[in-house]
Amino acid sequence: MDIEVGAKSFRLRVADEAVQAWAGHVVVAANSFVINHPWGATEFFRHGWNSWSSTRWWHMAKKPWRVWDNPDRTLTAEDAATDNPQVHTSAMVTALCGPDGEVFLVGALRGESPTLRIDECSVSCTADSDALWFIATGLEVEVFSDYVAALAQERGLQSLPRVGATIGPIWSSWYSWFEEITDEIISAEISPARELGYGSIQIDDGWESRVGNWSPNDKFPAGMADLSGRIHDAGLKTGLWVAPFIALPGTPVLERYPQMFLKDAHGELLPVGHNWGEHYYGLDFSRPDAHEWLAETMTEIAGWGIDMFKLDFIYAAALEAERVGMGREEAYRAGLVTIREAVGPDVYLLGSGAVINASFGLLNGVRVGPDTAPYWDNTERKGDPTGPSVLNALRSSLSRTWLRPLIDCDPDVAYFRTRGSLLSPEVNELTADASLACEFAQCSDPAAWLSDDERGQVRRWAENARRAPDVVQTGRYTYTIDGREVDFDTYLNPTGRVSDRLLVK
Ligand code: 9PG
Repeated sequence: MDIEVGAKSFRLRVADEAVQAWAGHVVVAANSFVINHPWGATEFFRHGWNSWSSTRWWHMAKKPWRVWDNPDRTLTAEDAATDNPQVHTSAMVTALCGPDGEVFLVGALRGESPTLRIDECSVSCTADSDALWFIATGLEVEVFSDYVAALAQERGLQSLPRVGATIGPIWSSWYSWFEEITDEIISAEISPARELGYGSIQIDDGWESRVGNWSPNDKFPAGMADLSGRIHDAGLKTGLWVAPFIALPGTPVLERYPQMFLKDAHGELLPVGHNWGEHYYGLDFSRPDAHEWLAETMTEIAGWGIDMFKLDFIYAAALEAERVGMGREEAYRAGLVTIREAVGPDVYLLGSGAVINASFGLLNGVRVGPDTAPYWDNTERKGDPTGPSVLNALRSSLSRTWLRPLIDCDPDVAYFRTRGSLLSPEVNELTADASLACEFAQCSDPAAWLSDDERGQVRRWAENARRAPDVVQTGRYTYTIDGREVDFDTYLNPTGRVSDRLLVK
């Protein structure tokens, strides 16, 4: 079948009976098919598999946009099962931009691990099972919004409570204190957070005995229920970081129940990623005992009075491995269902390192880019667009804002501080505007690090976020926020040299 786009035709190479008309668009029911396109080497949309996997518009004539020459980082921040240095790959969806700006989009509505391979002649779509694909042509903003509407309809998604109405704006401990948090450090933020207009305090990595052993360490001697109680007493909500799909070597769960963890084809424990200086292992949710452990663990933690969980490194449950009677993204979703049942409908679930295609309807929000950092670019990590930096975080996040009707999109924290940061005031403002444009307000600046002026900026930003300003996307990376023009393009895709003072190298 041929689809006309402008004066050109795209040929779908698939059995005629697989193609159906669907509310003015075309859907294809096939696990594998190819589309021939006439546009040659052109610009296309690369969508990463998990939260951290780099997402952007890119050009087919260039080398694939991916992590290069670093298998541990590929394992953690790409889809190692489909990653390929020879071809451009995109997870779940791609779009091609034609010579006159018209766009051809193809995206999965259903199916396990939908993957698209893109070259100057064709787009090859594959999925592991039961796939249904949506095809739309037209203006860029329209095709993405039509795709999202079709996804919501096909998957019967109910919208879950949004960040602004529940826990936002969030103060997070990660991007200032990292793992060095203590009860005192978190406690010191409680009354300033209230005063500055935050809705919650999110305690990030550093509270637990060890990743996989989810009891508080000796820096939190009174326990997390006590700390959460004091956060609640101040009228704030409590958020807690946890990575319940993985465990590090030496943790009781891995030592006692190695059978619950993912194995390779030889029956050996499978490393599912690398962080904290070592490999970690992932639970196999095709096994009932892994669900039992997860349900018990999350029920206990939720009992400490936690209003929001940042569920991190969860892609690990969807890694390719030996499973019994279950696809990899299906196993991931089964794990999320167990968490949702354990914590109840009112707890806000934010995924990080989340598989975007498999998170809709279960998580309230997802991180949509790599980690940010108090510096503009990560020049240390050559060939790795997933390294922490404002540039990498904003580029991916702002390339995914079209997902917002389905799920909250967390672009990572805004910065206001000048202490402990290499960011210029202009880039600080850019990060604050990104959080407003994404309607996900979060910051990690300790109140005591801020000048009076900076505290005023936080207060105004938090108030603005709570009010939910009028956000209109006017171009790929341009917005108006309450009528004020905000141009991220100047920074993300500069046409000339940007002053080193702004970017501080
Ligand atoms: C806590 C942190 C913070 C942060 C999360 C996550 O690709 N990687 O190897 C990779 C490692 C760590 C990481 C992100 C990516 O950070 O995104 O906000 O919670 O864990 O350890």
